[in-house]
Amino acid sequence: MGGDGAGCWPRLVLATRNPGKLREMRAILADLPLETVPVAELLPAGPQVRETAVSFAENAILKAQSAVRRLGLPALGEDSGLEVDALGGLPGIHSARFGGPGLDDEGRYQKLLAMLEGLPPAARTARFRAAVAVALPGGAVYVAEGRCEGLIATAPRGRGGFGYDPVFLVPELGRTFAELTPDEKAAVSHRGRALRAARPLIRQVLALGPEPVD
Ligand code: ITT
Repeated sequence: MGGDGAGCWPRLVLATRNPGKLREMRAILADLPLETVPVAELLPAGPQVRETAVSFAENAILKAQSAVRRLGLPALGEDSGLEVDALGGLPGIHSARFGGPGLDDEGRYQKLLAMLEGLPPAARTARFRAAVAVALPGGAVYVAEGRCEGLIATAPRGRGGFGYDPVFLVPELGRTFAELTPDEKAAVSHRGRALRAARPLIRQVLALGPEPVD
């Protein structure tokens, strides 16, 4: 991937095995002169990175550095999750496994809705957070973060996105993440914000040159 210049552009490994995250990350980085390579293409049977850290940033670093160690290429790791205020910030860094291994995305957001049943809108505040880490073979690592404030809806809406998107309402838009187009979601999402914050450092460490001025 990466457009006409793919093959001669610097490669950046995207150290995620979540197809929804991968799709969004590639779209958000698509206009940079680099070739994004999903880690699963280079390490199809690789073990899951053990997310042992206690913050999004540290987990993102673990993912990026694990890919660099195994591949010897610059890598970008991303850790994200949904913090629900009424649940003291849960599921947070445990978002992917919330409710146990038997649940799929729908099972996880249904569990969340059940836990919040009866709570009025004002008490349903939540935010998505994302940290991205760019790690280099020489050992350097850089982190950028993004967040998106919202409310947990009372029922799922929309068919786009992945994960908790059908129950995450963006108040200013009056729509859930799952009701937004990919571009609309990227413009306001935690992942879009974190990756846009990371662009200058990605340009710098991969020697892509500065952002063009319109
Ligand atoms: P990798 O570690 O391979 O990147 P993962 O899915 O395990 O994949 P995380 O540990 O960062 O990634 O878990 C993030 C979870 O948070 C994800 O599985 C979703 O359940 C949820 N999540 C994160 N961003 C989301 C988004 O934009 N929309 C909906 N749910 C999201």
